[in-house]
Amino acid sequence: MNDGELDRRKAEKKRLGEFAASFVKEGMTVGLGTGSTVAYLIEKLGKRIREEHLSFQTVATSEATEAAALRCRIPVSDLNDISSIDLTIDGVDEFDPSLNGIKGGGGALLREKMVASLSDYTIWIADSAKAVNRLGAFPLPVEVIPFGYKHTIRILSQMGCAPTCRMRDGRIYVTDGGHYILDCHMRSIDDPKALTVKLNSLPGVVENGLFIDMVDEVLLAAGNGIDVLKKKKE
Ligand code: A5P
Repeated sequence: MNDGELDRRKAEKKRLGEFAASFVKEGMTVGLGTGSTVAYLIEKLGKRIREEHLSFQTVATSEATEAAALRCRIPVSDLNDISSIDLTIDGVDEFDPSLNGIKGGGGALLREKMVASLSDYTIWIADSAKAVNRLGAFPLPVEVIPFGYKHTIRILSQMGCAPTCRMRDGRIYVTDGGHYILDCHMRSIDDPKALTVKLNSLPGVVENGLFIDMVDEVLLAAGNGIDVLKKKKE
């Protein structure tokens, strides 16, 4: 990606994050996603608390998001202490025309999926690079327990998933839950619904980054505006 493209993507993320902050209303419980687009949402929500005295509570989908929210003086509750989530706003790595997606590029897929599944309404904020016709160009993150992970790698390889263990600074990357992430380089996923069931049935797999029928609305940056894509009810 050249500098111009980087600047454009950054501007899109900022526009999306700030726009999405307007969806938060007084008294709501809000699930805060993870990633660079959500970072702008968090900043804007902090501003709304300071300037409008807006009051709401949140749950965070990662330690990083919790820290960022607290820095902006946004209250963060333990998921165990809240009974329902009105709205979750999160980023996404790729989504297809059915609004199914891949998440977990930032390593937070497990908490992100739990929070989304508990939410009354979920919105993804997506820069223009995230819309695809078919999922899979973005490597699918699969979260696994460290115990015997080399065997899990072997089994995923035999399934044709082409996994690589995610590294950071020369060490194996460890998630907030103490797990490893195997990024599966499949290039194209024929049947995401079948694959998510298959992956989650493997012993040692904790969760995978396919989010099927989990979002209600996608805010997609398009030109200088934002397209609102709503999930079709079946
Ligand atoms: C975090 O684990 C991911 O699911 C993020 O939501 C996703 O990677 C999008 O991140 P950006 O907003 O940084 O592109």
